[in-house]
Amino acid sequence: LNQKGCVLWFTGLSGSGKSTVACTLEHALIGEGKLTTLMDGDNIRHGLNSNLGFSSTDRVENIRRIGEVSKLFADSGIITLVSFISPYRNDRCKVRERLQPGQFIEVYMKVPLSVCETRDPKGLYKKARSGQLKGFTGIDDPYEEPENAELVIEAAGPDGNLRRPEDQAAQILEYLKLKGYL
Ligand code: GGZ
Repeated sequence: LNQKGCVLWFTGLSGSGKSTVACTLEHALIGEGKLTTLMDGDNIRHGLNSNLGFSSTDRVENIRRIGEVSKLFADSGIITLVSFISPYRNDRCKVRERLQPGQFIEVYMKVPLSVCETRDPKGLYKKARSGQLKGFTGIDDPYEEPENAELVIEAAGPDGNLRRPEDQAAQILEYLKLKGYL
């Protein structure tokens, strides 16, 4: 395989567009002939991590396992896209330390809570505000912003709407080109 692996670690609030952009990026990378994989809640929380919930201990274990699997993929030369809230800074730092220098690319989907909450695609913020859902990230569980993310995607435009996923993905593709992954 004539390809260098890495982990593109998307982090951000629920409703910040992580999975949409990761999916758009995945298609673009496949179009470039790159071997790529995408881990997100849909394929991990229903399978590998189906025994974990959203308590802080479970979130820590969720991210630890995802980190270990992403390392296996990246070491095999695969461009590995990872899309989880991953709210705790310490957990993301630990994954970074497990990977080779430069192999971990933190992608912060920077969207104000107010924008995520207005979008509320699954009605979860509403449930969290009304107390029906406890320990929701951004409401009554913390989201710790990255301090040294390789990429900060300002996903919300001046009008408060999210920018086109293709435009957000293009910013990431530029970085991958710059670093010799493409
Ligand atoms: C945050 C929750 C919660 C709580 C269920 N807090 O918008 P979504 O629905 O699809 O994304 C959220 C997803 C978060 O799972 P992660 O594995 O990414 O979280 S973590 O990295 O913190 O382990 C949301 C839904 O699951 N969800 N309960 N309490 N998000």
